[in-house]
Amino acid sequence: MKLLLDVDTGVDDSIAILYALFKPEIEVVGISTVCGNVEAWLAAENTLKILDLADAPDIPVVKGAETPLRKKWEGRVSYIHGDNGLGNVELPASSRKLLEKDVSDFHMELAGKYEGELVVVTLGPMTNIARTLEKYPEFAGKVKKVVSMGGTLSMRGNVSPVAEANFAGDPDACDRVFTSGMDITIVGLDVTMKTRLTKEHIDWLAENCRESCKKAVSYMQKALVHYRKGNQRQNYCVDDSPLHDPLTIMCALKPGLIQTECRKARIECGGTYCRGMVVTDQREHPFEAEYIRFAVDVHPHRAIRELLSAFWEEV
Ligand SMILES: [Ca+2]
Repeated sequence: MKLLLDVDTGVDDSIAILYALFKPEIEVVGISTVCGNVEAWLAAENTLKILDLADAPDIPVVKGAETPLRKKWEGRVSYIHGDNGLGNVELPASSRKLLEKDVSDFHMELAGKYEGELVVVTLGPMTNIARTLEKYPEFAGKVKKVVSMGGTLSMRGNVSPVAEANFAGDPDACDRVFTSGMDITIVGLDVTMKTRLTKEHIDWLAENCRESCKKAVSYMQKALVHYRKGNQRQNYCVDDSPLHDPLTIMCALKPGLIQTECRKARIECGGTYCRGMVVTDQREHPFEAEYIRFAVDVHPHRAIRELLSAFWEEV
């Protein structure tokens, strides 16, 4: 799978990136960063450090949007991701360099090079993808599929009663992507909240992972301490945390981990209480929208096993 990742590298993004890097079936062909959990520049720095942890090859990383399309960025989410986005784990500065390129040019080049093959996975607000569609409408026709972490259909929201952080972070961008006609799968809170990584899981993995993954797993073990604390406050988690971004990448590779339902959907871009909410229309004569595939259920144990196996099974 040729994978273009768009990330706002916080703790769960970093675990998702590591999964992708250690999974032999996935080739990460490019990474772009966006403001969300942290600024896009910090997400880019964090991403380079994570590439180092995995001794990854030279994967191009481009810094993208520092502000959402219309609304203001609301600042770092320190209580979940730490002040530095990596659960306050201090990793050595990377000697890797960012690729200096306009993010939309970068996306379009990859879509051209891997036309019909490129899988786009977004793990933050969709600002960069929306901008790319704005600059290059033909991008939509070149991408194989998009798999995105965000939103919720029937689970409570996590930044408002009805909205999830990535979609609420840039609802206008999300709505632009939803109306693009691309093949889109949404992995939202309905399933990510049911897929919980426990302290026991990660401690077990630290004991049992492959030698080549030791640095990465030791980082995850430390970063998850802060992440679990944040999730205790946000989601009533005790000694575990949901797997938002890692589950999303896993579903891009293994769609059988989730059950999905296609619905016509748009994103609420205004409103006092509902901004960023997913609005699906199941009426006989629905509003103008494209069909979007939503994950509605998950096999959590299989998903956890899939995540752990990337670091543990011999390859
Ligand atoms: Ca993220």
